[in-house]
Amino acid sequence: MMPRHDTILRRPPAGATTLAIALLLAFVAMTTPALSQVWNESGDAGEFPWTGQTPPGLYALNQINGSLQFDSDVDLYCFEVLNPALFSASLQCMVAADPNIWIFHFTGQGIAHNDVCAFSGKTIPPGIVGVGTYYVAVAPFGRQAASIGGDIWQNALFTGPRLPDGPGAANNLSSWSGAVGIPGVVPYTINFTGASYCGTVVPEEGQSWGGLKAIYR
Ligand SMILES: [Ca+2]
Ligand SMILES: [Ca+2]
Repeated sequence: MMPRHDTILRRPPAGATTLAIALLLAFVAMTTPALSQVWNESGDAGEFPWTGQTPPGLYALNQINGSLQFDSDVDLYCFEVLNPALFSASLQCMVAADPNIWIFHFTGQGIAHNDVCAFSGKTIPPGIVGVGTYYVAVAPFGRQAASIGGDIWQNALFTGPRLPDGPGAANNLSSWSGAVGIPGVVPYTINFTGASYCGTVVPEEGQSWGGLKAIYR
């Protein structure tokens, strides 16, 4: 017969299990890199949706830093809106002649523009941009988004955030018109609320039960 002490499975004390779990969680926290929610322009972002940059990342996109590197430089970046009530985009500014901000649907359709510097930002507030995939554009003061019908927005109205109101409003972005107001290299920062990286999967809880049943029927 084998000695009794070799046949008994001993349980570790409860305190030891708790300590092991705590150590494991601490190790995971130390070794998991924090997700960067900031994108810095890589090279030069293009001036149309089909040449703009798509920042790689997951979940919230909180900030984009870039530069207008030459006089007529225009930069576009892809992002997504999952919850329109939370979405805003604000281009930092100090004076009215600082660069302007635009939002385009990924198809190039004009969505919103602001050329008014208020509270240190040219801002697209919540309530204008719906759920979907979009591009934010930064261009020097004086440059205008244009389509085959002409400028998509009227020039320099200084009335705050507005929907397309120019002669080319019905058509998609196809060129940039107008002379640059203040030439030179201009760094910029766009701060977002409620924006996600382009390609971020819509959360599962967004699926209705009816929708799930339709998928798995
Ligand atoms: Ca640029
Ligand atoms: Ca560019």
